Amino acid sequence: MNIVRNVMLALLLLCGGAGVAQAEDGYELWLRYRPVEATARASYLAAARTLVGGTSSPTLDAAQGELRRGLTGLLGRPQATGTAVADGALLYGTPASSTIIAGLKLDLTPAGEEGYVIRSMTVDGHSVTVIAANNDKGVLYGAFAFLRLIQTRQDVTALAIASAPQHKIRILNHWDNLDRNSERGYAGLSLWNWSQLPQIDPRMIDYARANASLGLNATVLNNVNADLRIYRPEYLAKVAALADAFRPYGIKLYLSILSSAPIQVGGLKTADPLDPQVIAWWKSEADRIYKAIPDFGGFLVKANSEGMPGPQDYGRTQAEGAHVMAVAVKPHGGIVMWRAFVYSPENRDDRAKKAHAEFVPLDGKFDDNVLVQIKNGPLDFQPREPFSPLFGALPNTNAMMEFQITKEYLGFATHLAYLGTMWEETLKSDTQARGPGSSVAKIVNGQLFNHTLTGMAGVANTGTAENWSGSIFNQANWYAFGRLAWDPELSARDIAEEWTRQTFSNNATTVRPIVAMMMGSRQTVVDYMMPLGLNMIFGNGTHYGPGPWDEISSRPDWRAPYYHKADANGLGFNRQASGSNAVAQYQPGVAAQLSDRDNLDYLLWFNHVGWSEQLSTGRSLWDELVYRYTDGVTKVKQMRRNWTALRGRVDGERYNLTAQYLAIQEAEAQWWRDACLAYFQSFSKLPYPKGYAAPAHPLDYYKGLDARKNLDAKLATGLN
Ligand code: GCW
Repeated sequence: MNIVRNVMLALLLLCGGAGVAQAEDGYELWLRYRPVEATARASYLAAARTLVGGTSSPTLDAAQGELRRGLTGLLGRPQATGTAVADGALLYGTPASSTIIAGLKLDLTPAGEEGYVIRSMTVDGHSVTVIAANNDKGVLYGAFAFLRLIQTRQDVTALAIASAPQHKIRILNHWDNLDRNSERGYAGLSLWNWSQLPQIDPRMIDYARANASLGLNATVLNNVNADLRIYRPEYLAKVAALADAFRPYGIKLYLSILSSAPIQVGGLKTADPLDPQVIAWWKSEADRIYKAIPDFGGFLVKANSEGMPGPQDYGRTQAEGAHVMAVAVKPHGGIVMWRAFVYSPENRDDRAKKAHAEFVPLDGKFDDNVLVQIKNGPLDFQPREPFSPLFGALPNTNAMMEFQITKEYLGFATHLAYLGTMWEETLKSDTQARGPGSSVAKIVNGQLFNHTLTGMAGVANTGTAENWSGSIFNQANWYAFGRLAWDPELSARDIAEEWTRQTFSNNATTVRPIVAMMMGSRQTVVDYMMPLGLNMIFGNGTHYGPGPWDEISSRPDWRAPYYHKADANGLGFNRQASGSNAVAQYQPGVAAQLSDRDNLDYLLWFNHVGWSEQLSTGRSLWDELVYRYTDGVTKVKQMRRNWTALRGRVDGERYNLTAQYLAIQEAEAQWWRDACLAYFQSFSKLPYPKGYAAPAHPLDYYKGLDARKNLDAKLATGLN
């Protein structure tokens, strides 16, 4: 497929093809090396006439391969390779792999272990460009970064770039099952074709390229609700084949495992982490896995959470549960990522308090090769959550971030929601753990508490869909996650622009409206789904449509009314001292900010507010709800208009798919608005403010619609 496309592109280039949008299915993601406009080509050609490497290795070959592929597409002629320094040479390598690079005596300290430097230099009187690093992976990342400069039409004549990743582990979590269903996946089947493996589908290489282009260096293949058959020898051989395929791209492979593996895999009678037999079993199991995959990364564990087994089944702590695995993988250089996503159905206290209450007493008790993996918010990937109070509360524990790239709670694949803004909001949040300026980003990158083992995980949105992510704009979330895992200080806007330029065009009249659409999209989803801090008001356990009434949730004790607390007086969850006092889990200064009734983003998350209470906007709570829900729908209409105006400037295939999805999003935003307002009005009993339409149907209509939509959705895509 790609070869045909490249020939087409070459033909296109010969006829100066700028502006003719060829049909695209999105398979190439942001690695679309489309021809640079003739006007700009000369300066790029001058910087990359010949590729001059050194000794080869699988990773350096991958770097050279990508440079060739990229520069051929972008500059329209096959890249020559050479050995000599000449004008326009693009030198790449490490001091160990290239004598020329060694001879330059560059200061590679800023590149660190995995980073790179890119410099425009004069060597022996020749103007050259250098991509150098301390190890091969850094060169690969540098190669992608150099191509990105050209893809986004940056000036490459005076480069002085040094970039190093801010997190050690930059990892995708695939919630993929062995039956190729992905839990909360909306992009077709799981990428891992277990019946084809250990044969490697070329798509696996493109998966590795996409991740390497973002600097992602790790992946967990299987669901945290783990099916332990994956530890059978026949499966491990398939896993090892994937590890071999990903290794040249600097991607280490990890697996989810359960605390009960000593029983289910080892056949023991107990999985008590302090039992000597169990301790021995974990050691031998680790040895067995590392025999099959020498550079296996380690385990990801969900324990005593949503029914998963765990150490508490034996009266042991989460730290003791992690310890037995940590000790087993440590001699092999492995780590354990232990999830803090815990809440217990039987405990009726505030679910948002649970993780902090359980893990803070264990601070300092986890091994130094354990990372406690924490979801961005205290509940569960809602359209807006305050940062988790665990960030800043574990100074003596390695803590890593868990974001959700797949949009379980933001419209699955159909609704357009760019999550870069959400993640930026979380990372920039100030925990005040060590006074003002103690941002979540500084905790996760290890700076605040001097941690060296650091990480950022993203629950993947990938599948066998041609466009990988279920929609074109979902690709931007994979992209943004990768960029922020490399550098949490990057801005969501810059990332959105970068992605748009690589994915669509560098034409300002295309870039501007697309970036504007993306930057407003997540807030728009918040407004038509759960404004003002509302959360978890989905219906029927699908996490897709509105269900503030929610009679038949998949977890009956966690129905929507539990979260929004609507009653005749008002709405919202009182998390103040007079309520669950969850706010006290934050530093006092932060608690005050979050509790402030003028902080409308979290008003109903932390407070129960009267329907007629006047807000800082001058509207009552009820009027504000009507205004927000309606405004959310209006903003989706505007997104559609923006997109329609781009017809002809984006290829038909991707244009049409997005246009279809935006039409669904508009209809469903209206559904959300009408269903939620009809329901909340059954409590407020207040009239709709002047100029705002009451929902077209009575409440029961939306209750019925919810079940019908859910059924259709289930039938259509076989969703979980
Ligand atoms: O978000 C919830 C999902 C579950 C998921 C769980 C978790 C993998 O609804 O599908 O299970 O969180 O994070 O473990």
